[in-house]
Amino acid sequence: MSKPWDKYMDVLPEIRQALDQGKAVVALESTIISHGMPYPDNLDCAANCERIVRDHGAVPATIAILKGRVKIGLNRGELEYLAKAKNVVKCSRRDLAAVLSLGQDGATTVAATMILADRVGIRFFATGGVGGVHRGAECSMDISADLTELQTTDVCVISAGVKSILDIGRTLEYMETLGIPVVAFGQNRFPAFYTPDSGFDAPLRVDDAAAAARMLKVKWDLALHGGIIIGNPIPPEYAVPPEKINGAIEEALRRADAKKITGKEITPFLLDAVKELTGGESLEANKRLVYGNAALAADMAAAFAVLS
Ligand code: PSU
Ligand code: MN
Repeated sequence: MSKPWDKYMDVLPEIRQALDQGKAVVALESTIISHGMPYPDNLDCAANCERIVRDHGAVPATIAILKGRVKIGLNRGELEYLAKAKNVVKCSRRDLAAVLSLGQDGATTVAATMILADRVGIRFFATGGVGGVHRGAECSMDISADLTELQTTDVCVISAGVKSILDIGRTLEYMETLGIPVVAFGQNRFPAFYTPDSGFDAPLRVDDAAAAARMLKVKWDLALHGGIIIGNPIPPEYAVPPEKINGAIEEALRRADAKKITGKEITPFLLDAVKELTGGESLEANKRLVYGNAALAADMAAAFAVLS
């Protein structure tokens, strides 16, 4: 049965086939490629993620918008184009219809990637960090649309937690309000991206992929729509020392404040400033944690495929 959105989408045949056969598929986002890392690290990271997903028995589906077409899966040339392109629109829920109707290139955030994954039936999605409640949000009202998407769209997001460029405590509170299960993997603490410990306990914990898959099965069988956020800690050997990363984040926030950066520009600005302030260290950590998330997402998708 064709759906109204099919006409806007190009799904790679391998992905279409895997979905039709109920096999494990893992979505990967594209804002991390265009706005999260510099070239050529972004290309390297994206290609490695796809390989790792395959090594763990799932089919990777990197999602982006190219010339007004939704791409569910990118070939090598398209991935390279996206990694080098300059005028790619950072595309969240509110931007999708505009970018598609105007025929533009768009890199999808966690929120937009969830939406497009959901439309084709992909239920697992690996990324680096999820957006959240920004520091000072009690005045700016800057809360990422990633959170409201997790409230309603049936996709499990595997991340390394949220960066402390955000207000992690308020992000956790807001996810409780929205009814989003927040699950730490293999530990009690919710991770903070570059470091395994945010200082906050996660409300829930699982210790293996099968347990996460069972939780999602129950949630969705009960028509409790929305996602789950899995916080998968960065492997300790790749973590950035907290003093180092926290100093960089404080300085990045001061720079953003001085330059009056707001809205959709703030997250990419902070990521770029932190990268500069830590030298290569934060970038290497960033890649390593994404690889861990790609592997775990594939394991979860495979465990879920067995249940359904
Ligand atoms: N956090 C990170 N790295 C990222 C992002 C967030 O540590 O690359 C990206 C993701 O694509 C996320 C988006 O969905 O930024 C959130 O942007 P905003 O805060 O404007 O909603
Ligand atoms: Mn925002």
